[in-house]
Amino acid sequence: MEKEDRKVVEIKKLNIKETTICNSTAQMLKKAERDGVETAFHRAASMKPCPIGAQSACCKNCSMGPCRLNARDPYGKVGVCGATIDTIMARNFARMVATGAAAHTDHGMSMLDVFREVVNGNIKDYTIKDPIKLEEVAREIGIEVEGREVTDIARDLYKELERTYIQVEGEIPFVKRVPEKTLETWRKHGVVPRGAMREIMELLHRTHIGVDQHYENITKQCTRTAIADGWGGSMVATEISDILFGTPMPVRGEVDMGCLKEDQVNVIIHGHEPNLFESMLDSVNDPTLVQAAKDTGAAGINLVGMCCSGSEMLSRHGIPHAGNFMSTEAVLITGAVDAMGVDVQCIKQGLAKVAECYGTKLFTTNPRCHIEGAEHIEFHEHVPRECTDEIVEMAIVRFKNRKLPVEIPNITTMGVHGFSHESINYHLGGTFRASYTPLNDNIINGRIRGVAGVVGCTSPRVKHDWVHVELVKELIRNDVLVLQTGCSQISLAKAGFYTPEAAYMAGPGLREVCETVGMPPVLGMGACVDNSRILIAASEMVRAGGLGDSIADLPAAGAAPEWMSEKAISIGHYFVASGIYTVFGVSFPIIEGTKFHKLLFDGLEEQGFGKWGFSPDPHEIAHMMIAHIDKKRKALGIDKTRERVLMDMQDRRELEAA
Ligand code: NFS
Repeated sequence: MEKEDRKVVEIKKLNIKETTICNSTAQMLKKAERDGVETAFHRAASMKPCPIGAQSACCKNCSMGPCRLNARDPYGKVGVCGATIDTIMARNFARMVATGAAAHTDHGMSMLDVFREVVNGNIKDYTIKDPIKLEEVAREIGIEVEGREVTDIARDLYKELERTYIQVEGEIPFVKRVPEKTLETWRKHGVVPRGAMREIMELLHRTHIGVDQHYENITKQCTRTAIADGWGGSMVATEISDILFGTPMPVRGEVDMGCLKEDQVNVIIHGHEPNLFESMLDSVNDPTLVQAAKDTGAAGINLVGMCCSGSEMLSRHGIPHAGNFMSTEAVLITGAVDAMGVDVQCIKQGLAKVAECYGTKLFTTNPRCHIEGAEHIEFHEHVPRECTDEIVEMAIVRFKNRKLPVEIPNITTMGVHGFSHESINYHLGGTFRASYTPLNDNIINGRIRGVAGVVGCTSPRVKHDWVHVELVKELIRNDVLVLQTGCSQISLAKAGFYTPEAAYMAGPGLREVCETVGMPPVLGMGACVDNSRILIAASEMVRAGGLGDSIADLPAAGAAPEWMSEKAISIGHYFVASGIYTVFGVSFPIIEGTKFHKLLFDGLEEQGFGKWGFSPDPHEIAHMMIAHIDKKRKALGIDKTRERVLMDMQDRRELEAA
């Protein structure tokens, strides 16, 4: 800490072993306590969640309240306006879906703005890097591509995709990718989205005092809005990023805090939009800036990612990744970060204080996200280098003036990332042409029991990274192929699951497939918006045949075992809406046994959607997902092809002891 402004803060000490399994984060938390620096882990330990709010039994939608209902006797009273517990919980849930969907769709719309400006020639720093993907996406949504110029196709694609956000009536373009039977269910229930702006606006309208006061009707609009996220805003964000910056293909990349280099100028980019990061990549490779860094005695400039844009850059370019959401303060405690540039989403306000303690320059760059105490250098895609060059220049100055000792955990793990839906198609594909048929065949013959998406945040309310790792371990040892994004991908990458050799931890069937193809048993697909890749992969599995007619028929399940953000709720709900059983960990904002609970956890499945599940225990989550996968295998009549029995920890121990 800077001696002159050091106020020695009494920090309540954490039980670090119970706080995280990430050794780098643990080492930095110990240092934080020595330095008198507080982190989100410390604040979580000293501030228990409000028990009424945690169960969503509180309504503050008007000033007659806030009204607090009794979670132990949920039907014992109603709010001042008469709102029942089901209305209150459904409205609170709806606001989480609306906010989460707004975050993803606003991100997607920004990407589309950039795309338009690139196509019109007004942005020169980016180009269409993947014209093949451009054509594929355009063709899929009904745009004529044969014999046309790339720019003409791109213009039409822009116009068509803009409907994802602004159209007042009609269905969003990417519903053309949805398997017919899934779409039929959506149409039957009236949940095919119009534009995301309209759906989010209507959902928020309905949660106002005195509007929608039937939990079933509110949930219906939640479903429509969440679909507008997954199959709309998020999917546009992914596809446009691929078109502009390249579709990920498997690439080696290093994770963990050891990616920082003591003798280099370290720049971290943390956030969600790839534009800032892509331009920063140009800046750190600019010979003038590299020379400027060397002139101060640095060996070079080291660019490292964190959180979702970090995962996206890891997947696309193999850029090193320092850690997930719960490590963003911890990484600053190394003292080695010369500048951290952030854009939007999952950026803790607490970063400003920690950055100040260690003399790190923290820069906000997006007009949507300013932080008191951080310097704002706005990023404009028309002149992106003005921002990124300045951040690098400031980082060089900070490197020159580093005063405090640097302590970088000497830990890195190498892995293979970048499994887009296209690369899965190719790697698991047929002999002569890419296809999902071999994947389906391996599911049908029982080598692969099913597919799971394990995604989402990390949270200080649970042992950091542990829930993700335990859950995935259990799934793969039971032959479930795991697809990942975001923070969860980084948890597993740090734990060494991203090498083809990690197949030894898988059950015999999955192991055989992984060893034949040379792939890890967990496949990283990028950022949280790239959960849309999982939706596309699921649709392709339905199309390849043999596993039913709708996504709900697939032997598949999803989980966000350490979730914390509203985006996670929107993601969870679009997975459920798409037909997938989705289990959340940590806690769930609902009271068990209420009508709203029954609807989310059962009723939706009866209507042809997926359903929600909850457990704080990773092993229980795994077995809930596996039981669901087995139920689907049975319904498909492929349960007999699997002779292998369910392996639990006990069986495994016995095997190992034998
Ligand atoms: Ni997604 Fe959670 Fe944030 Fe990314 Fe990480 S916290 S919902 S995984 S960085 S969005």
